[in-house]
Parts: sequence; C-alpha cells; structure tokens
Amino acid sequence: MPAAVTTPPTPVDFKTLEFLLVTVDTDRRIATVQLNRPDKLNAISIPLMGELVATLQTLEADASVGCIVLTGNQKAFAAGADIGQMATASAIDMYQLDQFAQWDKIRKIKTPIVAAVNGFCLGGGCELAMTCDMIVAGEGARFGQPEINIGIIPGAGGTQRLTRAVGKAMAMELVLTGRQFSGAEAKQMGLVNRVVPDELVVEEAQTLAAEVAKKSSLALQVAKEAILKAFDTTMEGGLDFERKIFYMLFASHDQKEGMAAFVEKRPPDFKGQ
Ligand code: CO8
Repeated sequence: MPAAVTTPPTPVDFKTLEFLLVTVDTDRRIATVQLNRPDKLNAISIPLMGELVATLQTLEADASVGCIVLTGNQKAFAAGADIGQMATASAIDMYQLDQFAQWDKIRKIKTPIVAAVNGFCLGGGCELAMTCDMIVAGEGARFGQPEINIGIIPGAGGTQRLTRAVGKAMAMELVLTGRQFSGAEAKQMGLVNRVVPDELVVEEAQTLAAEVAKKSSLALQVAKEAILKAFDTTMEGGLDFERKIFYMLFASHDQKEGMAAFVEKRPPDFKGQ
C-alpha cells in the first residue's frame, strides 16, 4: 500500500495580515499573541475580540504551532470588556450582537493556550485568562471580577470558571465584593499555575509553552478536550470519554512513535497524526 501523502504545513506569515489590536510573534513552535490596545488597558471591544478569534483560529490551523501564549502588557492583560461600548446598549442590542458567540470560539480552540498576565486582569479580562488552559501571573498582577461595581455580573463565564477554580466561598466573596486580588492570592487559590516577577512573566509562559509544544499535538488536543470535559459531565461519563480517546490514540502515528522511541531510548519524532 502506498504511504499516505501529507502536505507539510505552511506557517502563517502574520506580517501579511492586517491586525491592529492583536500582534503575533512566532518562534519555533510557540506563538505569542499580544493584545494591543494599551490606551484602553486592552479593554475587549468587538473589533479586538474579532481579531483575537481570527488570530487564534489561524494559529489553531497551523500545524507548526504547538502552543499559544496570550498576553497583554505590563499595565494590563485586559481590564475587562469595553464598558463604553456596552454602557447604553439595550438588552435587545446585547442579544442581537451575540458577542458571546465569539467567546465560545475561544473556548473551542484546540491548541493549548497559556495566559501570561501582568497588571489588570479584570472582568472579561479575568474571564479571558480563565478560558486559557494555564495562567502564569506577575507578582503585580491585579485579578478581579468587578462587574458588581457597575451593576452587572460576570457574563463570559466568571461565575462558573472562577467557582470551579477557587470554590464557592472564595468565588462568592470575589464576585459579590468585586475586590481585586494579587497574583500570589490567585496562586494560593489555585487560579494560576505560577507567579513570577513581572518582567519574567512572558518568558516563563513561553518556557511552559515550549515544554508543552514538544509533545504530540494530537495527544495535547485530546488531553485538553478530556480535561475540559471533566467540568460538564459526570465522573462515569468523563471516564467513558477518556477511555474512548485513549483507545483512539492507538490509531495514531504519534502513539507508535512515542512508544517505539521510549523502547529504543531516543527522542520521539511526533507528527501530530
Ligand atoms: N472598558 C473601557 N475602557 C476602559 C476599561 C474598560 N473595561 N478599563 C479601562 N478603560 C479605559 C479608561 O476609560 C481610560 O480611558 P481614557 O484614558 O480614554 O479615559 C483608560 O482605559 C485608562 O483607564 P483609567 O484611567 O481608568 O486607569 P486607572 O489606572 O486609573 O484605573 C482600572 C485602572 C482600575 C482598571 C480602571 O480602568 C477600571 O476600573 N476599569 C474598569 C474595570 C471593570 O469594571 N471591568 C469589567 C468590565 S465589564 C466586563 O468585563 C463584563 C465581561 C462580560 C461581557 C463580555 C462581552 C459582552
């Protein structure tokens, strides 16, 4: 039987794409995506979200990218959804705009994403970080769900993801008071993976991403899917799901290669297939 012909992935040249509110830098198998609306503390407007989703989807389709780092700047990861844009909106406007359809697309990105958080990480910004798979925070990071201060509640998953991450008592306190909390407190609560000096946040996130990106991208994607499944299924259903995916991986090149490489005491050459 002839060997299957596979087309090598064409890395995306982001310099040819006209994104203004998001920049991308790719190095080896890591893509670092930076929110770029510094004058508004990276407030998440509809155009910014549009660029972010398009960028993440493009990176997801690029087999040369093994892991994504999502970051802001030293002052802000993102200070929330754009309040100016929502201030005078009616319920019908909000319904028809259906902005959460975009947020859902981020949730469905299969490539692992590490959030690298410095400065303000508030409201929708905190929800965006929590939608990522891991969080590296700076010592000076300021997390929070302050929506209660402006007469609303978290709407992009905050009441659900924060509660699952930190438990009921702390989620109640943080959402009902809207108070900010530090990177160290976030670490202690289990919301973030690592806290490092501010100037090392992106580097640390890239180091973590590089460790991830070495693995089989296929195994990474299904591992991410299985872990996320734990949040919306029963133990029985989750174990069943895990087992089916576990079996499925025995149809992959990367399982054969990974195990052969172990037996032959050499590094594996994964293909994401
Ligand atoms: N939206 C719009 N503009 C913002 C936002 C925001 N969330 N945050 C900051 N900005 C703007 C400010 O208006 C200001 O602009 P300008 O210079 O033109 O007046 C600029 O960024 C700098 O901000 P400040 O001058 O306020 O900077 P400070 O250092 O004094 O204060 C704070 C920083 C404490 C972060 C302060 O800016 C602040 O409280 N921001 C709002 C935080 C907040 O409430 N976030 C939650 C927003 S609601 C939300 O996220 C809901 C998400 C779910 C919905 C998803 C889509 C539908």
